[in-house]
Amino acid sequence: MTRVIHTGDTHLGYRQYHRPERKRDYLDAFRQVVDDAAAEDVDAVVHAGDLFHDRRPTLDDIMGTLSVLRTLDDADVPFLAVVGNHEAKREGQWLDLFESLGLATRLGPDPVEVGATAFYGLDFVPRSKREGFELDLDAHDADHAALVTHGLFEPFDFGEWDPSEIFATTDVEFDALLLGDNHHAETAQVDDTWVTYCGSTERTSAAERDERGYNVVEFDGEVDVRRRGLDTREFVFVDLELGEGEGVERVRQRVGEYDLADAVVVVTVEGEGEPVTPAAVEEFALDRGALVARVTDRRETAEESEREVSFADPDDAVRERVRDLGLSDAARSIDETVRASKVADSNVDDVVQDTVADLVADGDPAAFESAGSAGDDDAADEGSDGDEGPVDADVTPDDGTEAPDEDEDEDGQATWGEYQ
Ligand SMILES: [Mn+2]
Repeated sequence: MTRVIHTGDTHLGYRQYHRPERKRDYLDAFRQVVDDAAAEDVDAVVHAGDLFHDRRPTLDDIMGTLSVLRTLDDADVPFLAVVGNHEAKREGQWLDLFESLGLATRLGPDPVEVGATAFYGLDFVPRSKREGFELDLDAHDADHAALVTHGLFEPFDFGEWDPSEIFATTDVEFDALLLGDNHHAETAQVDDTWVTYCGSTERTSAAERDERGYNVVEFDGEVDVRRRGLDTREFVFVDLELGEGEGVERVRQRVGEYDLADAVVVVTVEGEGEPVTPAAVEEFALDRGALVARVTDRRETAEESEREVSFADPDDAVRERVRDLGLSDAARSIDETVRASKVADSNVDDVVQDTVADLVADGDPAAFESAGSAGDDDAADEGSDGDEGPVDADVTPDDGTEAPDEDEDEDGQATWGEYQ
């Protein structure tokens, strides 16, 4: 029997809302997970990536992390982990540092056996490297096997990679796929393998409304996945639909119904009524002890917008506009990196530099030639009804050249990347 805590997406070092308190919250949540692991004497803590929010954590972040990992080490609970997209450095990884100190094991193609289970690891694989991807794993002779990795997998929301494609490339049969990247905890079965996201340990965006937590995974003939909650910073979500004639007073009244002490207050206003100045509501919440208050008046944005924007997917409107620009391959690739891809903010400069250097090395000047404008008429015909998915592949620019195939880059990821 093997019992492990499966956690991930701890995003240590993230100073959400520019508040030092929030940075401490991420470390506190990680500490809770580790304290639970030590108290319950689990066989290991498995971390599925994004230990850090970006690849340049401060010395303070590293010291805090070391202190938490030492607690685990003192309790003789191994820390097994893979590298996520947020923290990935080009060469050595932070995880290697912790491994060199004896505080972590970086999972990879060699099985790490804990009790009756062999754990394998796969760091985040960028989209460009998924075609023809194969797992090359050493065999194991344990009763169970699990693969730990980081990325957006089917059958879950935002899934862009089918786990069975990965399973098909190896003889190792996995009892479980322990995942990070999607911050929403969820479990499903794919080809007789349990596939599970543990979720983030603290909210990294206001879209993460559910209680935060981690998984306890037991391998004992069968696989058993259970959720455990974490005591995280209070988030107060107030969604208001204003009626005619209602305005800021109504918003204040509703917000005032909650205990706001030390909370992050997220107010969303829709419906009819008068305009609501966010500052007026934010000040009201802060006066009542809120740590942070954010107000979004969706009606205001809708009125100011000249374009027809579907709020189900504003990215469609951005994609449409970018397509109209008639950018070269190189420029579109840079746009993808800066705006839409899962490259963490702090890594964008290096990735852009690498991308351009690669294109120059390829020596194909066409990559830098403008694709020509797709033209206003074409663009207008495309519409932006929000559920077309990839809309670019069939656009032919005015100059008659064939539009480059963009399937690989267009998958509705634009805003998701910012909070994963
Ligand atoms: Mn993440």
